[in-house]
Order: sequence, then C-alpha cells, then structure tokens
Amino acid sequence: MSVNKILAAALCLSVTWFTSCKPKGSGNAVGADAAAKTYVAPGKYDELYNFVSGGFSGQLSVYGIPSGRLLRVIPVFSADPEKGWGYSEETKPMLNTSHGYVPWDDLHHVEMSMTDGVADGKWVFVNGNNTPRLARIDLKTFRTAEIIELPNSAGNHSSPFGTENSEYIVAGTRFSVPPDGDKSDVPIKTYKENFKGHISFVSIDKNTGAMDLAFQLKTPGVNFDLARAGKGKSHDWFFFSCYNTEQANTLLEVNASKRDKDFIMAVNWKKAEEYVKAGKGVKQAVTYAHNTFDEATQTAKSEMKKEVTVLDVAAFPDLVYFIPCPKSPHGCDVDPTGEYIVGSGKLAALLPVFSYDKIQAAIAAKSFEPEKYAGVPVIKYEAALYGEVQKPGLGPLHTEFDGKGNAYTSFFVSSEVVKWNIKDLKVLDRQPTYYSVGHLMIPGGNTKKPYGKYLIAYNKITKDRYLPTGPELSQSAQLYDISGDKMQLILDYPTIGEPHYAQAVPAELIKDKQLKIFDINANKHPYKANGEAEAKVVRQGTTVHVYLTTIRSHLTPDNIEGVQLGDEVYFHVTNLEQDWDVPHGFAIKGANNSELLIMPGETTTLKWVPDRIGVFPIYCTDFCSALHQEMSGYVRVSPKGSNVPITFGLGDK
Ligand SMILES: [Cu+2]
Repeated sequence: MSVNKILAAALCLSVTWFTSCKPKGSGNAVGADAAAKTYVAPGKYDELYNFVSGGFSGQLSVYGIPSGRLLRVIPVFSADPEKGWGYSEETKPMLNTSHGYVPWDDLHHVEMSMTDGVADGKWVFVNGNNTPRLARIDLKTFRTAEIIELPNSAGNHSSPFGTENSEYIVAGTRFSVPPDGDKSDVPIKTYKENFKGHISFVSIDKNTGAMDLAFQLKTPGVNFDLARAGKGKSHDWFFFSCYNTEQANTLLEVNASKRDKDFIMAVNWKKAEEYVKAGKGVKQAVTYAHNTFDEATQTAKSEMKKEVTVLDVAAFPDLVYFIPCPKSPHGCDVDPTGEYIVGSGKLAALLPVFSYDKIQAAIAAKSFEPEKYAGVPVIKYEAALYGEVQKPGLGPLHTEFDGKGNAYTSFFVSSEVVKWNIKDLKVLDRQPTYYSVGHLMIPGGNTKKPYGKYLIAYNKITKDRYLPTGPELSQSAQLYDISGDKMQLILDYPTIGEPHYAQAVPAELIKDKQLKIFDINANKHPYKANGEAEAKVVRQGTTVHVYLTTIRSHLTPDNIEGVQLGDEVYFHVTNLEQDWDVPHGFAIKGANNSELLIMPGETTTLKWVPDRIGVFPIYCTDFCSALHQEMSGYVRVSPKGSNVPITFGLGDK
C-alpha cells in the first residue's frame, strides 16, 4: 500500500499541482472513457452475471457487469428475513448440521458448474468454512437447492473446486484435525502424530446436480489453502496448495513460516476413483447432514448420513505427490491449456510456474527428493518447474487467465494486479488496486475458454473510495477493462459482506432459463390449498393448521377465531398467483421469526405461538397491487379452554 500512496501522491502532484489535492488514490487512474464502458442504459441488461461471495455474511450476491448493479442477494448459509429463508418451516432443515441448526457461515469461494471445462450456467457451488459445508445454488430459481456437511474437516477453505465436467466438487480442509470419532480427544501438541488433512470428493449428478460424498483422501496433517483441477491433458489431476508443512500447532505466523518451501499437492483423482471402485477404501463411521430442497413439495429435508469411504494417501504410492513451492503458497491456478500450474507463495518474491508434462516425466523417472514427506513422494523442484516470474510484486495470491496467453496475478502487499506472459514469464503491465486485493477474477478465467474482456479485483480495504459509513466501511470490487495491452480501471462498486471470490458468465447462459412461476398444479405440498375453496382452519389438539391463500388483493380466510393460548399455529400460505414476479408476503404481530415471501404457485409455512389474548392483524408484506394495503385480516386469540369455536371466513362466507 505504501507503494500506492507514493504513486497516488506523485500523480496528484504532476496532474493537479495547481488545484487542491483530492484524497489519496481517489480515482486518478480511471480513464476518461470509463463511463461509456460501464454505462448500461435504463431498461437495458448487463452483459454478464457476476456471482460474488458474501464472506462472513454467509450469502452469495449477484451483480450485473459492467454496471456493477446489485441484482440479488441469495441466502445460503444464512437466515434471511427478506425471503423468510431459514425462518419458514420449509427452509429451516436447509441449515441443519450434525451440530444442529447453524444459520451462519463464512462463505469464501464460488465455482460454476462446467461442461467440457467451460461454465454451463446450471449451478453455482459455494463453501462454508466454519462448520464445513458445500452448497449448490440452482440458477433457474436463484435459490439454494442443496447443502452437504463435510466430516473429518475443519475450516473448509480449499473448496469448492470442480473438475471439467463437474464430475466432482472438491473440498480440502484448512485446519488439519484428528479424524472424527472416539479417538479425537488428543493433546494439541500431538499434532504431528494425530492430526490429518482430509480432501472430500463430492460427486455431482449430471442431470439433477444432486451431491454425494463419494470418498475422502486422508493426507498428512498440513493446511490446505486453495486448489484447481487440471484441464485437457491434465484432466485426471487436481492440484492443492499446502502451507504449515512445518506442522506447527501454535503461533503459526512464525512457526508455519519457517520452511523455505511448502508444497503443491498433485492428486491423480482418476486413480483415487479406481481404488474406491475396487473397494480399497476404508469405511469410517461419521455423522454429517445432507439437506435437499424438494421442488415438488417445496420443502427441505435434512438427513443424517453415517459413513464415509476414506483412502489414506500414504498407502497408495501412485496417488499423490508433493511438489515444493515457495513459500506458504495460497493460490494454485491452472492455465486454460492444462499445462501450466501457477503457485502463489504469499511470502515469496517470485512466482513459480510448474509444467504438467515435466511433473509427469519426473514421476516416470522418479525424480524425487531422497526423503518422503509423511510417506508421500516429493518431486524435485527443478524437475517440475517450467520457470519463475521474477520480481512480480509483493504478496502474490491468485492468478487467472485471459485465454490469449496472459496470466494476471493479484498482489496483496503491493496492492496491485500484474499481467504477465505465460510462455516467456515476462511482466507486461501492472495497475494499482484500491486497496489490498485478495482474489481477482476474469469471467471464465479459471476455465478452458476465458471471456477475457474484464478483470475484477476484490479488495479488502476501501478507505477513501466511498462516502464513509461509521466505523465500518464498505468492501469493494474494481472492474478493469483488459481488452487492450494495458489494463484500464473503469469502475468501483461496493459489495455485501466480504467479496472474497467470485465468478461471472455471459448473461445468455442464464437469463432465459429462469423459472417464472411454480406451476400450482404441480405443487405437492401436503398443506397446499388448491384454490380459495380449500382454505380452512383445522384444530388437532393444541396444534392449529391454517390453510390460507393469497391472490390480489385479499387473504383467504381473513377473519379467524377460536385460537387459544397454548396453541401452536401453522399458517400454510399458498400463493394462487400464476404470474411472473407476483410474490405475496405474510406476517402476524408478535411472531418470533420473520415474514414469509411466497412465490406464485408456492406454499410456505409460518409457525406462530401466541403469547397473549387479543386480536392480531395479519397482512401481505410485499407491495403487490393498488389495494395492497387492504390485503389484511385478523386472528382472535382467546384464553386456554375458552368456548370460542374455530371459525374462519372471508366477506360474508
Ligand atoms: Cu400482496
């Protein structure tokens, strides 16, 4: 950042010496034609969808590019009162885990489903770091469709990364820990003996997207940071960056930074698949939740799974190899051809580029270090290395590609993005970021066919970029035009939560596949009211089921009596509309959760336990029509044991 301040100050002096200086770095780098490049006229669509992680908000947000307009916030590992997500009875099971209901997580990485190494616009996969989970979001509905918890894992950071046809979405544990089970109560200082890494291979059904924990690899106890699958000729391989190969368990900032080189772990996942099919895996008893949202009943279910198949990599000599990589590698990125693997050692002063062909030759020739690492062969650095980018910047983190032979790497410490040529490893351009970039992203920049027109930097600090908002300032994304030789900054846009990583795809892949309504005839919800004639109130002991319908502009029924203190009331609200973008909302005074937002043709349930007698208004919360304010009603609550009978009605009926 100090480099930037100097640059910004120098610019400020040279360009505007005769006027007062603007705040440091307030946008001198923006070209005069930037507005024309990012302006999307009212009523026009953006060119790309940008799916941006919300970091510690547990959400995924969707922006239009190049305008930076916020289109949608999707709750994933979070409860969202705007949508009733995690509050309705139907969605609560989505947030279930082996620890119970966990309505928060730390969502870091975004991976689009792929066909032939290119994003296909069907699903987005995201990770939950804290209580290790993977989620699948359906891009027909922009809703979370499935969440699977990961056993034997802690700090699910190296996740989710997919193979070229989304055969597997893979998740590596950041923290190695003792494997789940009876033997996990061990002294922390026995890290070297007892702590293990686990890499989860979650298979994806090609047609439905359904996830299944196919198997895990048990690895030496190190920290896994990031990963990428191979492509083309390296299709069968996966590459993971590892740090803390010192196996320290305390004061990691010192003790995990001692070795000159850590590792990139190369995994032959096709071999792993063969070993599992041949029955060589060990079955381990574990407990993890698998949550799915059923579109027919519009209801989630949570199932506890009890077993996982594990391969201990040290027992299979041709499965896994370590490649030395300087120093505490963070990003591990594979170029569009599948030949070059870039390791970004966050404490290294150079960028090593490894060659897939050389790795294969080194394995064949056994060009290994004399000592294995925890039973795994270590390929000699020079035997795997294609070359090094010299003096690229300070604190390299992540690399993506433009499909024209160039790589772009983010540098956290020197706060810049750097363009370099993959073949000759020469630096071609560098541009400052405002400030301290983490991930960068080129649409499709991790795939076989990058859409190499834009680059977006996701920054950790904004300081003076936006109007201040109290102690916490907005985090930020910055859009660069990379269609020319030099990168050009054209837009800043604030983001929700931490914009950790993101992916983007051309709008055509997604926009015409949108589900506009749920077909009311296909609604198999057990408490659906199929038209106003089926609206009713049913008492079963102290449980009261209200089958309620919404249509512009009334609730049916809108007068309900006979509810008593001590009852649990379930409002099952069916939205009878069959028009695009006509949700109705539902709320009742004193409910200890949130409103519901019910899509056309859908049934959603709000639980309400009245805590006092009286009359309680109910109303539609989503402005739906000119008479939206009239879309309301009343529920009467009487004392326990009252002789007020259950009655319900609308108008005179
Ligand atoms: Cu309404």
